Amino acid sequence: MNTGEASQPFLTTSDGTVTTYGDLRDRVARRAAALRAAGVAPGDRVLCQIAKSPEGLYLYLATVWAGAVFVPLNTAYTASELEYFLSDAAPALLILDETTASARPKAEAAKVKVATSADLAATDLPPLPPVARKPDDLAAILYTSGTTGRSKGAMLTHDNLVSNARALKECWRFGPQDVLIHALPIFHTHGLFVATNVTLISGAQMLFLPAFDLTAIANLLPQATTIMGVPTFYSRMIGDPRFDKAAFAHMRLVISGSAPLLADTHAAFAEQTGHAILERYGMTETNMITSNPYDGARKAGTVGLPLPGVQVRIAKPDAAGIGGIEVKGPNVTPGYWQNPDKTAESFTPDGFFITGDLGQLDEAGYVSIVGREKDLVISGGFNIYPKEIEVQIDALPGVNESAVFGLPHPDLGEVVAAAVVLNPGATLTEAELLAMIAPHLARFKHPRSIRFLDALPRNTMGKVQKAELRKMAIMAAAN
Ligand code: MLC
Ligand code: AMP
Repeated sequence: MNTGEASQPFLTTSDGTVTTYGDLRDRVARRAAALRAAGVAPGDRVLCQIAKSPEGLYLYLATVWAGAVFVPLNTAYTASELEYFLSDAAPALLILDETTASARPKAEAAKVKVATSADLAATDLPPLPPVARKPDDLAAILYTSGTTGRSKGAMLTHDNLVSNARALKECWRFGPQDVLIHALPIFHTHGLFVATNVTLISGAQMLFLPAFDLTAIANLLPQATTIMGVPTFYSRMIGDPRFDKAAFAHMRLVISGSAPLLADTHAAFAEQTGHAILERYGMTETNMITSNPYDGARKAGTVGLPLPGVQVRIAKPDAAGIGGIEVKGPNVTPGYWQNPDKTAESFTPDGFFITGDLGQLDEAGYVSIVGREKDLVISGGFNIYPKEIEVQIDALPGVNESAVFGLPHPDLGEVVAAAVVLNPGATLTEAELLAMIAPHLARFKHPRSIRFLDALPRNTMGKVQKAELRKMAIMAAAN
């Protein structure tokens, strides 16, 4: 992938420290040498669980430079969640930092070698020349939770990532003049691939924040040309006088994705800032699929048109044209790591990936997402699979069964809620339940509300009616 000139800035942190493209190449090649010295060979998996920092990006690129496979992990994952990734990915190395150091004993118990990001940065070895890789070789594995409660590793090839970065650069007109505000985490597709790879391939630069911070963003807007975020970023700006038309005068493009952007948010944001948010749609397994156009109508409530080279179709449309969204193209994963059954289930016989989202097309070919076939909650852009939480709750003493579902939330879009049926005579309280699941589930997956019921509502087929539970919880909250 061609990137910027050596003297051009690639990234500036909040304290004003600049990494140029020249610095970046040097650091990446040196970290690659450090990884090699730590025993990482081409094709090996490198797990990385460190706080957001430029070092995280150097290690991503160094892993790929060394011909290995980068596996980023959410820093919110607990040691027990990490245990599963260690055994499934069988990595040659786990990289931790001071914020995640408590995971070391789990890795040692699993006989996985550990290095800290500081040690790798301090290793003084000559730069490693880049290891040649083929387009179909793996560059990364990103874990996404699943409907069975077990995470699956979506394999992403070099071609998956490069083809998508090229398509997005073209679609969004990125170039060396662009300055992107980067306030997303870097363990997901959005912050790691969409934001970073598009910047790199365009020779553009990033203003790199450790986390989302409204004040920091307000201060950076005059130096920036573009921002990428989840809808919560933009709904939090609405009504805040710092985000007015004057503040956005220097910006050319505001992009949203990872969760539904309400048409009301689109309208209120446009009214306040003068910018029509460009909404796009993607998935860990497919990278980006569709985008509203740069020129032409950005239709609120739609996720736009298929990207160049990407085919989208609606399977088995009903009378209203609504059906399952299926995707094919160079952006789509070859499958799940060590999981041929799940891979086979996820593709149609003619090679389309089944997204699990329900959509329809308008007369101009714009895609709207109208629902989900998969049981999924999207909270502040984080995907949470109810099954993973139900498995933990059901295993607690005194619990007969549980159902986890999403409730509408003004800030995060949705939050997790649970309905729990106890065994006769059991006395488990909400606080006890939360304390018992805490060691097993990252904080953002914890139910924000729990209701104890005598029985779960079921349809005639015996299937739990989560829509009914949602209605009951909304009514209870209103009373
Ligand atoms: C934080 N918390 C959340 C949460 N984020 N709870 C539920 N859902 C979330 N998304 C909890 C924390 O555990 C903590 O709990 C409390 O909220 C405050 O934490 P914080 O870090 O200060 O939160 P905040 O700054 O408000 O974070 C909200 C956010 C963040 C929206 C800025 O969640 C975020 O950056 N989301 C982006 C996710 C993302 O990148 N998704 C892309 C996936 S890729 P407590 O109680 O302990 O205080 C993908 C494909 C595609 O989907 O198409 O892009
Ligand atoms: P993930 O599995 O974490 O990569 O999340 C992918 C899912 O996020 C998709 O299957 C969609 O359900 C959802 N998603 C991503 N972008 C959008 C969007 N713009 N609007 C609605 N849902 C979205």
